Amino acid sequence: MTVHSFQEHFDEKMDKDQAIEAKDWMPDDYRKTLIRQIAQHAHSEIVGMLPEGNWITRAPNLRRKAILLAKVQDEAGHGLYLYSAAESLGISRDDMMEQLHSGKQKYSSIFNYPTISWADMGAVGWLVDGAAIMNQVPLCRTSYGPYARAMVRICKEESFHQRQGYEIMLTLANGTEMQKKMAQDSLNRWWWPSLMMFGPPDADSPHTEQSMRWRIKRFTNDELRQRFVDVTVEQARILGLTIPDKDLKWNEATGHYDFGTPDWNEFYNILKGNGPCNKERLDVRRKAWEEGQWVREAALAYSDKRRQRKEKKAA
Ligand code: BYC
Repeated sequence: MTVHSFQEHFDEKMDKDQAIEAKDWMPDDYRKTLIRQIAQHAHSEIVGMLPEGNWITRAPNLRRKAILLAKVQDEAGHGLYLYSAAESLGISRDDMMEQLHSGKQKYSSIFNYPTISWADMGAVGWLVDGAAIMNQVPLCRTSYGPYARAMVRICKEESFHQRQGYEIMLTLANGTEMQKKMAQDSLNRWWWPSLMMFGPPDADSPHTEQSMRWRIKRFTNDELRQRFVDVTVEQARILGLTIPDKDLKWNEATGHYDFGTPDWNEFYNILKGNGPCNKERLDVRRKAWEEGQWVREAALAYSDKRRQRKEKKAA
C-alpha cells in the first residue's frame, strides 16, 4: 500500500468510528499526540500517589488506612496499564521516565498542591477523582484501542475512589464543628485546582480541535468542566458545604450552572514548574527511580537466566 492508501484506510476507520490498533498505520502526529497524552496520564497516576501516600501512616483508623492503601495501590496499577498502552505506540518505559524526570513530559497540575489535613483525603477523592472520572469515562471510547481498553478498568476503580472520598467528606461534614470546618477548608483549597484539571479554556487549548477530529477526545475541556460543576454543586449541597465561588448560580436559560473563572495564571505557573510542590514531587520520583535501579537490574538478570535455562533445555 502507498502512504496515500494507508491514510485513506485510517480515515475510513475514523469515519466509521472504528478503533485504531497498535499494528495499524497511523499518521505521525496522531501517534505523537497519543504518546503525549497517555504518558502524561500515566505520570499523573504515579505522581498522584504521592499526595495521598502522605496520609497512609496518619489515617484516623484501621478501616480508613486499609482503604487509602488500596486506593494508592490502584493508582500504581493505573499507571502501569497506561505505560503499557503508551509503549504499544513505540516509546519505551525508560524514555517516558527520562522525559518525566527532565520535565519534558508533564503530569496533572493538580498533584502540585499539598495535602495538609485528613480532610484533603476526602476532597481529593471527591473532587479530584470526580473530575478524573468526568474526563476519563469518555476516554473509554477514545479512538486508540489499547488506551480505550485500559480506561475501562481504570474508570471502575476511579468511581470507587470518588465514593470513598465523598464518604470521608460526609463523615466530616456531619461531625463536630471542627471537622466540618476542616471539610470546608479543604473544599475551599481544592475547588479551583480541580476545575483546572480539565485543561485551559477551549479558546486557549492548542490540541482540542485536532484531538476531537481524531476522536482522541470526545468532549472539549469546557464541556467536561461544565458537566463537573453541574453534578458537584448538588453533592456539595448534600454535604452542607459551600463552594467557594460567588459567581456560581443556576442559569434557567442554559440549564447549567454559571460559574467563575479559575485563576489561569496560577495554572500556567504550575505548568512551568513553579507550583507549591512541583520540585518536591519530581525529586521524590527521581529518587525512587534511582533507588529502584538495582531492582530493575535484578529482575532483568533473573529473566535472562530463566530464558537461558529454557533455551538450554530445549537444545
Ligand atoms: N495539568 O490543548 P490542551 C488522576 C497541558 S490522574 C497539566 O487542552 P489536551 C488521578 C497540555 O498537556 C488525571 N498540564 O491539551 C491520579 C498541553 O501542554 P503540552 C490525569 C495540562 O491534551 C491519582 C497544554 O496544557 N488525567 O485522575 O488536548 C489520584 C494545552 O492543553 C493540564 C489525564 O491525564 C493539566 N491539568 O487536553 C487521583 C486525562 N491540562 O502537552 C486521581 C487524559 C492541560 O502541549 N488527558 N495541560 O505541552 C486529557 O484528557 C487531556 O490531555 C487534558 C488536556 C484534558 C488533560
